[in-house]
Amino acid sequence: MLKLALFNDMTIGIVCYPTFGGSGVIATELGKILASLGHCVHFITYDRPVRLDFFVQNIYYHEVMTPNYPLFQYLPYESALISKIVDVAMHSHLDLVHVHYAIPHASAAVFAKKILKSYQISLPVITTLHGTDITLVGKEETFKPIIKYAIEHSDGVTSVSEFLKKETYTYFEVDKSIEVIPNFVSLVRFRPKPEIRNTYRKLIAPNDEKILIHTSNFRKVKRVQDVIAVYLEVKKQIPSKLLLVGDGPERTHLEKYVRENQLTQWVIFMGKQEKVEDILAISDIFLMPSETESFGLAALEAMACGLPVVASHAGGLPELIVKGFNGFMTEVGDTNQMSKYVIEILNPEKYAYYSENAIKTAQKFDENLIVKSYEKFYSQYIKK
Ligand code: GMT
Repeated sequence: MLKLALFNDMTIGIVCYPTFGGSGVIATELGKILASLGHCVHFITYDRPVRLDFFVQNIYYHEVMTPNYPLFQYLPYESALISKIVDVAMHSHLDLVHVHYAIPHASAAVFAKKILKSYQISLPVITTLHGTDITLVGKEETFKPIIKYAIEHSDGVTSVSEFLKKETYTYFEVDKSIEVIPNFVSLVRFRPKPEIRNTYRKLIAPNDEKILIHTSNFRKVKRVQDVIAVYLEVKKQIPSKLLLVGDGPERTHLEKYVRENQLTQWVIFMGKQEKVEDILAISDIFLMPSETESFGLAALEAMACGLPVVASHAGGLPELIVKGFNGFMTEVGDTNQMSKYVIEILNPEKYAYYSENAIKTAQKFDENLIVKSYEKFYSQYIKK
């Protein structure tokens, strides 16, 4: 699709994690849209980003390789990344580099900027804070000085929610303006899909059971055990199934629990999935009981597919979920109340109201709107 660019074409380096995690997804989708607007985008990461799954004009991918050597107990990834940023900036003439997730990307870019300066090359650094880089990993004393320094020495800093901005000021005491640019979603990819629903729903729910769904990287912070607890309460009253999409450290013991309690017929672990939008399209309600969540991209994607959300009142989730409108929130760990809210939403007389409101909310985070905020933000730092 041809779109009209509002800004002069830029050459942008994007440094991110290439995995299924939210920061990598946002970075990759951002790069793809910027390329479709006529900008030139260079991804710099250790593997092909998972969402960079087809050929796109104006997109280049530079793999960061960390050579091994018997002396290294740990591979010096950050050094390799710094050198790669310098190389790409010099030879591809980057107008700026945009790094996603503070560790180690922000400090690497700030270091690369210094090296480039010695060659009289200017490289503005934009850092986007995503979540656990501030709320969990970032709070490790080991990383605090380097994160604070990298934030203060980035040219521009954005965070994905007001909550995360406040956390950054509170914990790192940085003297830096931070602009909030929220997560975004493709309303073309994530939407209600009656054609998929009519065909595939019966494979999971042959007796028209309700389908509860959770997608994540199965880290402790996601509290996937609460998802199962909520489901077990709901199942006592409503014939239903639970889909668990994704993989990560918590999966093994949860899967063991499900097997040992003879629940495998109802609780289905689907692993990492490429077309999560189709699985959301056959589901009815999304659960996100996280300990903390800076924005909740997975919940936004579910809403765009028409799924109301029941979540914990944590982090930036209240900036997305409006109680009694598109879902509900409870205190972290209150699985009893969460199950009551799920039952309330699944009431056939009320479901359409919550589902339609979920879609309306997602429309405010349309990628075509939010990406313009990034373009505008970049343009302040580019001297042309
Ligand atoms: O921890 C994760 O879920 C992955 C992490 C990441 O940075 O890859 O996700 C964070 O960034 C997403 C994109 O900005 C946000 O939508 C998630 O809420 C955030 N995760 C947490 O804060 C736990």
